[in-house]
Amino acid sequence: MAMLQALRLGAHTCVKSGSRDLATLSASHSASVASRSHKVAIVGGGSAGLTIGHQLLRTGAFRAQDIAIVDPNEWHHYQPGWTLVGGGLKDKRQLRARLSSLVDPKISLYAQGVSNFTPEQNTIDLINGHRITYDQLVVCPGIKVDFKSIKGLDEAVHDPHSPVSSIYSYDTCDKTARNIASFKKGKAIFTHPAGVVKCAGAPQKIMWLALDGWRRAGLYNPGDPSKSDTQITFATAMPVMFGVPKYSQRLNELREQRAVDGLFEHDLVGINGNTATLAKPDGSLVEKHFDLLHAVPKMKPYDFVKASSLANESGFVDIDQATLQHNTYGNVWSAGDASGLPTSKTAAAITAQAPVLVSNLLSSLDKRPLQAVYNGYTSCPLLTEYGKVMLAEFKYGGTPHETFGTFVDQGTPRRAFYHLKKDFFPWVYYKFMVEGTWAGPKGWKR
Ligand code: UQ1
Repeated sequence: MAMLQALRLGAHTCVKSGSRDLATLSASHSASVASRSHKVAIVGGGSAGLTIGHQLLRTGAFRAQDIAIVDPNEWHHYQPGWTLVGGGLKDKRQLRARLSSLVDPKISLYAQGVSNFTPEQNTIDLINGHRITYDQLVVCPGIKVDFKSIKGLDEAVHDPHSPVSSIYSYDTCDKTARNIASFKKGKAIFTHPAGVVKCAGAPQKIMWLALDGWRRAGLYNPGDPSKSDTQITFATAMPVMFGVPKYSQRLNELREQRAVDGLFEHDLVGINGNTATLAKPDGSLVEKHFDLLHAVPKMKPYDFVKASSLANESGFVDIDQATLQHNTYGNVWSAGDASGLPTSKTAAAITAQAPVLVSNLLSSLDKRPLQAVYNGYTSCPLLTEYGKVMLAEFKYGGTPHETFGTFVDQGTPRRAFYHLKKDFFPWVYYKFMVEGTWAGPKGWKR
């Protein structure tokens, strides 16, 4: 019930509340030389780092400055909102807050990048040469979105006049909205890259919004594309629309109903003017002309994680998929996009990972057995048109794990889920989640 009340509230208050204190810089954050030893050092002040840091603080087990967050970024972004920016539904500046304004003054904030992990000595080295010592380490710096991974992409997305854009960065997500709005006819291609993708539904969410906008403007006829001068293609490196069969099947039905051409196992590798080059699994290359291209870069672990002894063979942090404890170093933990957890990388996943990590880290400090278990929960609110969302929620193995599943079929796009995605999640994120009091489908926590 409390959740329903907040849903109503959230629809009005929106993410604005997240921008409180935007200009507030707390001097007490700046970690002094004397305090470079911490009970818990958290690498990364993104969704995982902030949520875990504040949940740890709220347990009451830590004193001021026992916990430190290390992150060189000035701004924290609500990245799930960038699809909404690309769809013209949000202003990107309303989705960000100064990182320092989000960190409790009882947590030390080092505005520095990490150069090196030395888990054998319980230390991390920072880019500025300083060394931090810890009892427990939480590694959650996220994943690198590599615009240089596709030839010509970096130049094209940053050229304000090119028809190429991407919702996968703060700098370029609003260009997507402009390109979609100014598109009048021709071939539009939306791509999904090979490899790991954070928020794996976003590459097609933006396509569904664009399609709906063009349909409403009379520029696209989903019933009979030959009646309009616009064709839409989804070019994905994957063999299917989505990694979970239940939702993939529904999305493929939508694709067919809406006459979107599906180029499966086609991986965008190069852009030259208005030509996209796509690679097939047999190594052959296909060239396609486009008048609008929405491209998603390839993503990879950060080098300082990959090069460390904390990484698995893929370069992500090598942790137990149930307890989130490192497989080699018992005082190292990870969550979020940098972790090697075999589940889809989303902010929703953090709502389930954070309480497990916090509980097990405390048990470990008290020399008790680790009892909390992460089941792989993650979610992807798939915008399928303006006003409708298919709320995909699943766990390890791609098994649906739906919060509202006993009442409704979450494979059917619904208006209520749209308001969760557009209004409620951005609001609850900044107001509660990063402060450590939101546990996703489990609701509010103390
Ligand atoms: C969620 O809690 C959350 O965080 C605020 C999201 O935003 C990124 C989500 O997309 C989802 C699905 C959740 C999960 C919560 C419910 C109530 C399904």
